[in-house]
Amino acid sequence: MPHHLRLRLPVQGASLAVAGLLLTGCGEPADAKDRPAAGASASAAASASTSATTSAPPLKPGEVRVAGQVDKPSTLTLAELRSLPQTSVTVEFSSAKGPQKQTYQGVLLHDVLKNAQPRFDASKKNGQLRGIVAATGGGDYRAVFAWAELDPGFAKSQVLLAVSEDGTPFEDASGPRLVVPQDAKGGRYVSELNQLWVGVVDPVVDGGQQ
Ligand SMILES: Nc1nc2c(c(=O)[nH]1)N[C@H]1C(S)=C(S)[C@@H](COP(=O)(O)O)O[C@H]1N2
Ligand SMILES: [Mo]
Repeated sequence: MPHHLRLRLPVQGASLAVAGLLLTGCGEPADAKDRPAAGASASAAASASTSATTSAPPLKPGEVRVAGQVDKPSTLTLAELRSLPQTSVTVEFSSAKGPQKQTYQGVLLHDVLKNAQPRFDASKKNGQLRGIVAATGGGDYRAVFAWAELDPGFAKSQVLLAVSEDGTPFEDASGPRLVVPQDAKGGRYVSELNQLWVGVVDPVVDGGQQ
């Protein structure tokens, strides 16, 4: 089944207008010293949980929420992704319906995630290498990436949030598709993408060296 025809679970509910997308403010992640200590974050989160105004509105079909351990969570539409600088890539991958070769156009995933300002620890050597990204698509399909797989400073391939396939734009209500040129199999080409969760792997095993 073509990804744009794949059924997705309906997303219910009205959505509030999304606050301005500061996609031009592609700054470095905030310095760790500028953030509250763990205790302060915990108490802020506890008090925030009592306030309905801080919970995000339900996603509308086609919207992508970028959230997690980031300073600037946001919600993006396909139209907004189309208005950003575009990259094109031709890829080959295997799938249940055989080998596929497609040309995708879209936005570098790294650009979108950087704008969310992941809370990497600048005091740690290569703090961003502790980052992970969980990408969720239609049907709660999900695949996880290490930050280094998406960061052009490390990866040799360009992971895209694609807005079109072989020149055909994805329908607004279906959302973008992840394109992962380095993958031989299509499993991480998440379709109808709706969530990008950024995490920082801080804990060590019990008793591990710091
Ligand atoms: N949302 C979503 N994306 C998905 C899948 C899925 O089941 N749901 N299957 C993956 C797998 S296993 C493959 S091989 C490719 C198939 O791509 P196609 O749907 O364009 O044929 O989509 C990937 N993306
Ligand atoms: Mo697959």
